[in-house]
Amino acid sequence: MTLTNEDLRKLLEDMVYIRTFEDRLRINFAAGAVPGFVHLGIGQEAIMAGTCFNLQDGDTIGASHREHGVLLCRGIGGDRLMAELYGRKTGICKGKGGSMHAGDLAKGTLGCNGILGAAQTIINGFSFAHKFRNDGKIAVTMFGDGAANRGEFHEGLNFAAIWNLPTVYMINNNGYAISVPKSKQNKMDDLSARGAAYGVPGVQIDGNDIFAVLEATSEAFKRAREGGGPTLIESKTYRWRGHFEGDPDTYRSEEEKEFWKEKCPIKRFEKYLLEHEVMNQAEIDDVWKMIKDRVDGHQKFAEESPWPTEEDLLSDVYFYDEGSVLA
Ligand SMILES: Cc1ncc(C[n+]2csc(CCOP(=O)(O)OP(=O)(O)O)c2C)c(N)n1
Ligand SMILES: [Mg+2]
Repeated sequence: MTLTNEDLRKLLEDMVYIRTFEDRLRINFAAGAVPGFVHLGIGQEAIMAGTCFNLQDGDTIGASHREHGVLLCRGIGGDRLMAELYGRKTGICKGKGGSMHAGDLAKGTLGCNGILGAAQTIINGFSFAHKFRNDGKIAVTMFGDGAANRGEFHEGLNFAAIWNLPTVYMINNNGYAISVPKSKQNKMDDLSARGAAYGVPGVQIDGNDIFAVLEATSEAFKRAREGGGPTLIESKTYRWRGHFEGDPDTYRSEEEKEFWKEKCPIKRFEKYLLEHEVMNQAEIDDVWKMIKDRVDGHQKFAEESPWPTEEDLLSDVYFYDEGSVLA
């Protein structure tokens, strides 16, 4: 695929946006401003930005608990996402979804599912609808190496294969499922090889290389749009933070963390931009400053937003009512 300088700048902006947004969450969670659980995607920005770059309006993506970045790149709005994470009424799900369930169907982004693996079957309902309507759109599901060991992943991939659905399965392999290293999860090194068991092309890529992500998703999305069926993409990456904020993270060595920080997807991309004279250092610095101001605005919006009221507890939910016909 060919990329203009404008495309490259947008990709940098998106990655810096994810990093800055997530880092702000880290700080504010520690300060007690963010309720519930938060799993940060710092270190995995290239996969999210690169994938969303190749999505079109009308496509569907169901990502997981570590992918706020997908929501940002799909344009659901940082104000409304931050407010959601703060549990405020102005949030994208009126403060009722939180980090784990934030999503916006109008923007083709499903909320994450609290049951690992469940989304890998549900996503086929969306791709089936795209196929049925013949709208040329696709559905993508993004999940971790741990989720790839759930039965639903295998059922979902097989279902997508036999129905030739435009579903793209993306494993973000960060080497751990909470504290369990991949070596204790699987005997195989290459999870993308599992595609062959279902007659689906599989590809393993360096998920910290934005160009590898762009190339793999561009090819897989094209195949899906053209009726060629699903693809399995495994992106090797690493999460810089613990499994969730507050995780003591004693199961990973400092050397290992440092090793992966050296492979920072943003640093690598900036190096490319400088070496190829797409941007100079001052322009890159301006991107970081611009994004910081943007995220400052999201935080202010969230902090100044009202909390849901007691009446809000009973809206948008199904509940048992003794007087109803269901009783
Ligand atoms: C069926 C099920 N089992 C266990 C959990 C608890 N749980 C939440 S996240 C997680 C690990 C997920 O690891 P992975 O899929 O690799 O994603 P990562 O957190 O590394 O991004 C587990 C075991 C769950 N949510 N659902
Ligand atoms: Mg993992």
